[in-house]
Amino acid sequence: MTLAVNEHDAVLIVDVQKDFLPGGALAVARGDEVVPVLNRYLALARRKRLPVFASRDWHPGNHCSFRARGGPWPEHCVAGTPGAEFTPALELPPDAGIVSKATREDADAYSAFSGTDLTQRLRNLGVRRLLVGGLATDYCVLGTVRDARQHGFEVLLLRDAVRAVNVKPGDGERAERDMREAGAVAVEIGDLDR
Ligand code: VGL
Ligand code: ZN
Repeated sequence: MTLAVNEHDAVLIVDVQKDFLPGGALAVARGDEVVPVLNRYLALARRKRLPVFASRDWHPGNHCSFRARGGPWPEHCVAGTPGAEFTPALELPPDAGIVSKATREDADAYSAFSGTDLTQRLRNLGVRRLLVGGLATDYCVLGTVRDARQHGFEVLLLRDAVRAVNVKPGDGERAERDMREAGAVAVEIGDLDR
């Protein structure tokens, strides 16, 4: 299968932040493996002049998802801290659109669409289809892809550029199945034209 990208496509990279990478506060196993693959998609975006967006988990210090407040997660991605930074190994273009999410202390927001202006920004650019990769398959990628479909965007799930938390074994595979059932098409770098 060779798929052509077109002027209505954009790349959306979900939460490739230091805290989700090995050594980080909420490290995703082998999360670092997505970075060189995402860099290949970013090179394609540059060649084809596709817009690039990058979401980031951007929590207040007392976020409700943290264990100190009875939530499921260790403290992670507190706004402005080193752990919340994108890894410098990710070759984001200088004009990448940054989407900060889950910024309110009493609501979690796994999706990059939740409580953000992402839909409007994409519509303003005439985007119809999103190429989505990043971390983590079973949380923020899943939430983002579901919402993208709900908002009427086509989705190419970059399956070689996602990794799962897998709190329960199989969560990542289940998430991928859910995303396909929601209409996302799973692709790999070799499926896209250069
Ligand atoms: C995420 C757990 C908690 C994610 C964010 O980006 O997938 N996972 N917060
Ligand atoms: Zn979070």
